[in-house]
Amino acid sequence: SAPSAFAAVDLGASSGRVVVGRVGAGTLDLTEVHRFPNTPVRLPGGLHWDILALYRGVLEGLRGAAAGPDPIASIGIDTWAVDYGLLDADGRLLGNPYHYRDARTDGVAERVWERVPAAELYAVTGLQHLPFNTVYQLAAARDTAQLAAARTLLLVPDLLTHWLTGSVGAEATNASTTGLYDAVAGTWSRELLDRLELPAALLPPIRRPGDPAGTLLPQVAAETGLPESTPVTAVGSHDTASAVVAVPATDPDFAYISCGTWSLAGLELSAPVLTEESRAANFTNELGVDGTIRYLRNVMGLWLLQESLRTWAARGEQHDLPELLAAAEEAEPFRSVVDPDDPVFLKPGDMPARIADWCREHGQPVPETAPQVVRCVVESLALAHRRTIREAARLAGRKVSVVHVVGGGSRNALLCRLTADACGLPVVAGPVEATALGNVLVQARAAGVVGDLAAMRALVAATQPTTRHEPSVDPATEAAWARAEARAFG
Ligand code: LFR
Repeated sequence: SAPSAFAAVDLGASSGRVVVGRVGAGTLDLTEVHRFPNTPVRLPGGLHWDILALYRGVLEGLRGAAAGPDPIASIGIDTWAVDYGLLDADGRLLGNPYHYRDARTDGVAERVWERVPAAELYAVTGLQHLPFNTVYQLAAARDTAQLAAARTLLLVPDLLTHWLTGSVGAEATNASTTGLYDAVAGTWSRELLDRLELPAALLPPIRRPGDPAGTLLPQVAAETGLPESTPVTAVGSHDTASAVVAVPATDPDFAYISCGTWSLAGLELSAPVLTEESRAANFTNELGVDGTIRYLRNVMGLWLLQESLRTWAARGEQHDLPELLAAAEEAEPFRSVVDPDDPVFLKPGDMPARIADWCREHGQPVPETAPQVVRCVVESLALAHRRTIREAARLAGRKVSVVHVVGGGSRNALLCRLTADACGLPVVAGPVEATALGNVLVQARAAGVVGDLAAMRALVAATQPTTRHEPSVDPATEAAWARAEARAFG
């Protein structure tokens, strides 16, 4: 039978895209129909997502999908995690959703832990501590007029789904990133909500990847040219959950790094690891598709490079990324390395200056040139990948024999090669558009076009190009990375 076509809406921290994926026996291909920038806006009250611009991009993309050659069998939406919009009693959006890098959560976690100690939060949610987890954002909003007026909280993909269909729900993989989701029971944690005095009624019913999420509202159908009967299907609406679906692993002993603005590095498990050791190492047990656990840690990722480029551009220094990476390749190895996960790097700002400060404070040579900064960032990320994957394997009692790098970072050959050397393992790089592929595949599975997770991965492996980076065989390599690791994480 002919392949079926599915539209995937995938919003990342720096850009959004709408792609059409065609899936059939032995077929999986993507066509990008629309790509648009995601530019946050700073208001006097804080840093926000421009949600209406994003929604306009979604509509424009769907219009492009409707105009294409294939009838669209369904639509799926994924975005970054954690952030949300609030609806009032009339179902209207209350203000612009905050950006997770906004400063209003500074110092809030400590207040939350006075009510519910961090160890108790972890025992219920299995979630790594990130200062911007939804639970802390809500605590920061505690006495605001906005929260008082709110009746429904919708995570960003669920908000966009609501505007397309009118349906109200919370997709489970993304719900698992809020800090309010019981990882074992698979529901909102009534106990945590009560103890934190957060209104449980704000949180909509959970839906799972593959569940129907409504059909298009008449005005959406009119505006996009898609039939009103077009269904929206819940996918792994947390982008990382969708990316992990499309890891083209054929060996069961695989680790993955979903590498974009963040590097999400870890393992797929069948059950959460909720030990105190795991909490102390700040590993998360986020929910994956089909009840799998994404056992991983957030590594600061290409954000460090993106913010450096932005800083230089604002100063009128234009750099061509491929040229810069080529120069970084030639730069002196291990001149300076930083802990990329130091919270000083989290907020938007002058990243080269922060890296210089970090190096100065830790007795390392300050990177002077742009290629030196880039070398430092890429090597530091490779180090963080090494440390994170080794710790995940140890804490989960698992062996790792290959590392899959998916997402935009899989195109960065220097980062992939250094990650292979740092981990002492082969790196299989690609696909770049893993998130959109995972989004499409879960829709296709709901439509009965593809089988289970293993079958989806086999289809990705058979159809999408990848590049293999073998680790260095020089016996001095491991010692060099171990020394660098001590300097960065000391
Ligand atoms: C990646 C991601 C991460 C999440 C971060 C913030 O795009 O979704 O998984 O921790 O963004 O939401």
